[in-house]
Amino acid sequence: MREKHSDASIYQVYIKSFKDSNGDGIGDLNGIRQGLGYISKLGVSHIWITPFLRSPQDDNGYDVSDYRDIEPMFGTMEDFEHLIKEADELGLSIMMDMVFNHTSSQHEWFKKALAGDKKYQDYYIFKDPAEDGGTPNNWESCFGGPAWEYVPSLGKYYLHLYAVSQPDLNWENPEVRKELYDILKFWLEKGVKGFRFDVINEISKPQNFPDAVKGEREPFINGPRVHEFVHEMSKTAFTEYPDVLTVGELAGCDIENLSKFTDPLSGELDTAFQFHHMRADYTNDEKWSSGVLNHKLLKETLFNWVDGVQKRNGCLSLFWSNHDQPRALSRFGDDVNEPEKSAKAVATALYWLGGIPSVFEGEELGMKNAGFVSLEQYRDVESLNYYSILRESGKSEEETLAILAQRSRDNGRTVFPWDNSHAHGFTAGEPWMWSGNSVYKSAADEVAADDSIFAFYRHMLELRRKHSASYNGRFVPVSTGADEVFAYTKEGETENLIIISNLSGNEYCLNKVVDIAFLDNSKLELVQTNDDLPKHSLPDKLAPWSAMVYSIKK
Ligand code: TEU
Ligand code: CA
Repeated sequence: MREKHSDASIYQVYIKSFKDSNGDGIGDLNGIRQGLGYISKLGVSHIWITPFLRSPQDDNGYDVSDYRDIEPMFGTMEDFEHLIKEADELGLSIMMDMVFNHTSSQHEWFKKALAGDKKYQDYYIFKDPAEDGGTPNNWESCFGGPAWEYVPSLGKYYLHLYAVSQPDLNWENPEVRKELYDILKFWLEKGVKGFRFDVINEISKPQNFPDAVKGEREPFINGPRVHEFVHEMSKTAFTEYPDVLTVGELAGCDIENLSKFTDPLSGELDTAFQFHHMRADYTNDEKWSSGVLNHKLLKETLFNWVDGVQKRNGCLSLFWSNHDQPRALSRFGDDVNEPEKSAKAVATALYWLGGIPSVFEGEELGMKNAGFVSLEQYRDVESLNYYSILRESGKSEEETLAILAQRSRDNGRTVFPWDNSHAHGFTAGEPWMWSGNSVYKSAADEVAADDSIFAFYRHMLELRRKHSASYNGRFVPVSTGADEVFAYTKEGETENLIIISNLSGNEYCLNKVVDIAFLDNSKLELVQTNDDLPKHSLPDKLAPWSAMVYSIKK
């Protein structure tokens, strides 16, 4: 059984959109300080704040130009020190988002590299053109187009797996690694208690830089030295800080590698995100086209991951949404007819699976997709790039905007609704991005009501901590006759939990749709529901969007 952080839970703050304290329309560190009381009510243990270090903001802070300085639009070092202290007083640990796969092209290191300094050229990945003068290989940027940019003054290309202004660092260079570990120590000394590592499984590139093969995983995913590097980072930076919580963002990872990254015996990371369940509404595995949710795929993917990681002694971090994803309620629930009940059902289906839950700001308020209808409303570099790519590929304006409305990362980045005043109480000025249709209810309304989505999340997090089977029990899927019905048990030491959640507007006869013949009905006790259900027995009917957790004492 895993002890460290086993009952931890994370609240993700997208700093730009959470709370603006000075009226410039951009969320900031002092805004987060004002929101600490609210976050503390929810009952999480850690707050992951998206990047607030010095950055030209081409990718909203995921392009860092100085890892030891605060971006002025977000505040000062003093503000951050106050934030750590005030969070600590509330029992909340601050986690930083560390972007170590790449820097901003405005970083001192990259500027020196471009100016011809050989030492700093070796901090990045510069390559000669191919024989025909083209790119060194066929790798593509995650934001569209080739992953290589030509620098005429050097006669070389540099690698950028993300935007052109996000050059990849060369982790093969021990000096680069030392710089990065020193940066971690700098922030640890300030009292930071956790880190989320951006695309950390992409840091090791095969040194022969082979072409990517269509249909196969890209060569830079889980590259040859990735486990060695992450282990070294963890040993170097965290040995003296054993309480730190580390979360890896593992893009395109597989079960074996995620388990290895998070097996305590590997000494690499505490937990990690995988993204495969985020593809269950893609068409032909393609993000930039319209699609409908495939419940069968969603459930199989999630259950396979939980089961596979558990068998390999890894630790999965569970999430339905983050700043790169559309809103969970719009995607997995019914934001039109049953926002309240479906938001709770969606939460129940996931967060009892085990691992470490990560709740994205606004998810606990039933926030929805933005419903933007014109290009001017978008801000995200990926969305803007793909607008051009889709239009150039021949798609109509209407079709392109419909795809963006479903897929854009800006859906998750609209401003947080604090109350019902100007700009939802987010700012006294003009918000950097308007909220469109994203608001369901404000935080003030949700906190005041006993049966709100917020109250349900708070209660759920508390119950999870009380019922340890939720995080360290054994996950066993329960078979169902409908793909939309999620059912599983968690087998603990003193009790088993059974979780059933209907992710649809259909009504079912419970014992016909869920295989519950194995249950000892005499010992059932209701733990949590979004419905009106008997306390000591399962209901006969599984109503639309009904969700329940029952305990069976051993
Ligand atoms: O995301 C990396 C990543 O692989 C994705 O989630 C990516 O944003 C998505 O697939 C695009 O469709 C991380 C950050 O979370 C993201 O915000 C950054 O833009 C990206 O790294 C680059 O730092
Ligand atoms: Ca501000």
